[in-house]
Amino acid sequence: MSATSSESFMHGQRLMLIFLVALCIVVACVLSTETTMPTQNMSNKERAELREEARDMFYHAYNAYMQNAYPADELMPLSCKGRYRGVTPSRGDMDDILGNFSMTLVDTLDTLVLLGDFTEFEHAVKLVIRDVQFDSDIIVSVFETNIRMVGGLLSAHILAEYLQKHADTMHWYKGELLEMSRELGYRLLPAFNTSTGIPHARVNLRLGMKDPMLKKSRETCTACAGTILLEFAALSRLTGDPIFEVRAHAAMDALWKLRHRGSDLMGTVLNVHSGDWVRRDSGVGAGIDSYYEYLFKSYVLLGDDKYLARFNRHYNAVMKYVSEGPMLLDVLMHRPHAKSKNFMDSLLAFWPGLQVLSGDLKPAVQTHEMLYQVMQMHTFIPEAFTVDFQIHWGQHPLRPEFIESTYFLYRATGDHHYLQVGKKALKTLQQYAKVSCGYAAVNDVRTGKHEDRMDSFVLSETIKYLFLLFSDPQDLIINVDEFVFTTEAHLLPLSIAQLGNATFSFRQTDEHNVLDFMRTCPSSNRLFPEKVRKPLRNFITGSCPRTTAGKRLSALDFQASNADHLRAVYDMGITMVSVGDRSQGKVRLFHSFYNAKSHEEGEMGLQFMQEMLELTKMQSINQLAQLQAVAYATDENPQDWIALMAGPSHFSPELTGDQFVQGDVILAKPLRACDESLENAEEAKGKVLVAERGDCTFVSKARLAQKVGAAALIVCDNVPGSSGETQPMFAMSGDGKDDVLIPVVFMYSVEFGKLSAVMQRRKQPLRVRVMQMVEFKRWQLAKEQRQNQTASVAQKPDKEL
Ligand code: DMJ
Repeated sequence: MSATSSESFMHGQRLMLIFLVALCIVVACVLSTETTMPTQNMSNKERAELREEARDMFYHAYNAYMQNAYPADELMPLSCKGRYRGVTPSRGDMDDILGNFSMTLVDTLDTLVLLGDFTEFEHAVKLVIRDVQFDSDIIVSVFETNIRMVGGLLSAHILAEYLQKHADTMHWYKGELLEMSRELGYRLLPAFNTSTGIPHARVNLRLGMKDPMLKKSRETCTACAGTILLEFAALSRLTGDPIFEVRAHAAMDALWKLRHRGSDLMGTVLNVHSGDWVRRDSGVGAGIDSYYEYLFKSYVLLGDDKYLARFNRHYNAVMKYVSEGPMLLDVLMHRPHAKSKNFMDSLLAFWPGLQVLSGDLKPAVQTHEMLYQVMQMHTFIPEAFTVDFQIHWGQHPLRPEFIESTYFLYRATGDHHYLQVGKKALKTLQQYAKVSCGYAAVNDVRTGKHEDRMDSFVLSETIKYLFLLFSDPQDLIINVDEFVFTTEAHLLPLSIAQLGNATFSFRQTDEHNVLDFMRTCPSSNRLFPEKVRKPLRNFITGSCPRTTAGKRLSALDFQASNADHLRAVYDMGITMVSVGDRSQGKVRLFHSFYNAKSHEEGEMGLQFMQEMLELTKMQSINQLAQLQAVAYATDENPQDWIALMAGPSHFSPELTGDQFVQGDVILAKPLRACDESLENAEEAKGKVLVAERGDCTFVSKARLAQKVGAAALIVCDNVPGSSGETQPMFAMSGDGKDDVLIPVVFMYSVEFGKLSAVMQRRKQPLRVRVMQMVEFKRWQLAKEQRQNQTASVAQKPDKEL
């Protein structure tokens, strides 16, 4: 079974300890040559030098733009001049990014603050206020204008006010940037007048949707429509005008309704009027990427649980169908077992960063590693590459996604490997993309040929993330942990949630009652602070405890992804050898005094190994406690029972203690039990119904079973040969509602096959008990003890009676 996170594994997959779940510990004096030393640490000096190099890169690009291109939207680094919409030869759709509104400068403002260059920031803000205007007869992309311009203006406004307060500067500033972002927001709003509420892809800055060129506008991409909420919510909350946030929530709600109900996946292109899907490919890259990002970050920024619930549903689906080990391959949303492409695009490199934020570190590390290898193979990550890492599309416009993920992985793990990766990325840019007038995109990574193009995200994201990676958070002027990075790496403060949501008086969605919207300050209950910020901050700043000299690393604290931990373990004389398939993370530990750095550390190593043993035992006990059993009496003797292992569900009541449900087994007709009702509904009453996995969610099968009056439901796997003996048991997850009142358990194919064989053998219906495995074992033990007692009583000689 491939790891499906729609099903939360009992093994507690999110803990890094899980790396050792299938741990087989052999405490022995073994000399192993199979281990490799962890990545070389980077000295503070080198890190600071790289930070300064990133700063120099910024100024090289920024000055080139300001001196040769401003007030144009972009710098053309080869011709060393500005790119203007309508003046420079058109590049077709690509030019919808440009609105003749000095995009690169606006996009770059907050990077100046992060660099601590308040003087240039102040100067740049003045230029923007003086020069930038939006009343142009130009069709622009709603998505790009929002993330680059509205986002850029908003974060610059927030930081300008921050500097007024904390750096005693810019006292002349009176919120002009906020006013500009409001004006631009209004100019984007006509795009939202569609029957679904999902915005058009393009709008005319002056004429709205009245531009005749937009008459036929119908199609947009999922990411285009679903990457609005962070900026629009901030806009509403900062200006007090709810319209932006209302429209953005409505677009998100409408998109959510378009998910495929079976797979929970989204396509990439849709019709904004009919809501029909135009492209049903579903991955995490081009066309969909930041929709997922904004679901998660909307929850973080706004504290609205519904976005987390939606993100989780999609995330589970992605991990189930799209994720293939470290690779992420598009599938069809309605036929998710069919791969629709044999290549990946470079935009998906943002995904590990998002996984880090959402707490799923291990697959993040894996995908990042895969991407790093692609990068090393081709110098840069090409726009698209095949599953065997050959180039599908060789362009590389100096995108930030891979560096962004590197940054988040470093913050989360403290592993210097990510500093080394960042160094490689930085040096590569210096060697292959730097030209005398900025940084030039690479037209084809095979030839290294340049393109006359430097996108605004080079300054707003690529170099910003490099600078952040090599900076010590304490040295930054602002505490970045108190901000959410938008998809364009603009900073929106978490405190925005305190400004409240003025949109609650508007039309409610079908899923949420009015209370969900009454999150005005200081309703701490639903707001971000304690619920979300604390754990988030923890993992960014300190979830990877460093081993301090003299303090022994305990097995409980050990994280296999932490380079310091690996080093400490190594010093204690412990070597780790992967066993079997590396992707399963099975590791064998060997301890040897001979390998320890000192005798004292050797002793520590021994204690560490003992703790590991204890933990492994505890883990098996926990697993056993959750394991369910489907038990039946044997053919030979009705007193002898056999139990087959089953997994529980998150949405049905737990059978505890001596509780069990008993009934005759009956197969659902149709077997998948995804229809409105069952053909054999009458017969199923009071029985233990069996439904096959697939076509609809576990919980919908459970609801149907409950509706027809079944006593319990067994969901049997649809993957031939799967077995609880060879793969981890999991708990089926639901949709957050707790309306299922009958027990529901899951059986892998091999275990169910045994049950099915008995059913076929019997003339009578097979009666089973659904119960906890541990209770079944206790029951059997008690029975055996009773039998032994009776036997020994029977054997005792009369005189002793
Ligand atoms: C940026 O504009 C944003 O990160 C967006 O979400 C995706 N594409 C570019 C960078 O590649």
